Amino acid sequence: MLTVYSSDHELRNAKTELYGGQLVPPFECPERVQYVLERVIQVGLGEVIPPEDFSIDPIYRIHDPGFIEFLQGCWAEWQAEGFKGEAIPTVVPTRGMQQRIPNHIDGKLGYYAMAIETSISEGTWPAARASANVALTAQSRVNQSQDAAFALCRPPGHHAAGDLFGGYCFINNAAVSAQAFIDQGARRVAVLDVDFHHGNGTQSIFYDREDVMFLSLHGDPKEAFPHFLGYNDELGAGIGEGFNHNYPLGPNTGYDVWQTALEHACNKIRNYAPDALVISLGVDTFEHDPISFFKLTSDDFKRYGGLIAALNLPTLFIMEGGYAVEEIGLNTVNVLSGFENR
Ligand code: OKP
Ligand code: ZN
Repeated sequence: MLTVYSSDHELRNAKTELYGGQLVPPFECPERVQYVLERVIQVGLGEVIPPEDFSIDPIYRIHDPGFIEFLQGCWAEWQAEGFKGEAIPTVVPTRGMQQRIPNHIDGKLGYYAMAIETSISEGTWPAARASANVALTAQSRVNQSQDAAFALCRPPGHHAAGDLFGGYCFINNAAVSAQAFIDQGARRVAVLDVDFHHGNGTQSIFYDREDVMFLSLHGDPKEAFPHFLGYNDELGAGIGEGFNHNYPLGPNTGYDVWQTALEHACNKIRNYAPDALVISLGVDTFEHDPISFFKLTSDDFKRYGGLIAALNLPTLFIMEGGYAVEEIGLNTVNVLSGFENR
């Protein structure tokens, strides 16, 4: 399988994440993808290529121009205020408040945030832009070959909505790629999100559409981030009704229960008969993940790769989460080699 990778992910190297009331080194760190890349090479998964440069247009197909302008300018505006730390929102436009975009960077940060653990640091924008180019390059290969490819994206994307960042995400790489398939002639695309966390951004982007089905297996939002979306009664809206499927699962969910949910999701995808499949591939379902509560073993990743392959669709894998840093490579590549039946 082809892998697309850019070293520009290193530009996203924030020093701080707000966690448990402290500013800690981010879980979403550059080492994550080094381990994945090493494993890709070690097992001989296939060719590794750098991304092509795409214009901003495919990103604007999903994201609001004001939001993109904010991401581009945030670090400079924050610096201009003379603040000492990294850019973190402090006030958010919650119940009963105005949804107007303020001028001050403090206000803009809150307006465009869906969660406030994620600092915006120097280099965040170019890294996010490179991550989207990685996804789009892999997408174009899948579109041309009708085969599978792996976009080794970092930073991840599935929590980013049209005009929201957070949960370590800035540009929604899976959504940008799904839209690219549609724009290149696909009639229907399915996005299957197997990251531990609900893909709230992807869901909200496609919630009122019938041409992109979104399915997600994740920690029950009553117990897990992002807490405010991902319930099983969220089925889509308008003509999109019936094209959104959530599988919230409780603490300590092991592979048997998880696989049953995956099989349900795969049946929905079969009936939908999409032209392409996008997998939001997070491996934070792993038993030793430091911020998640499922109990998948390294072998389980290989098994479910085979179930995804059985759908027999052109498949684009997009890297999302996974924070048990040293095992991320093994677990991610197990999915991909399970898919290739090796
Ligand atoms: C990003 B991705 C847990 C706090 C969770 C944010 C998690 C973002 C996950 N106590 N903080 O979906 O892997
Ligand atoms: Zn996750």
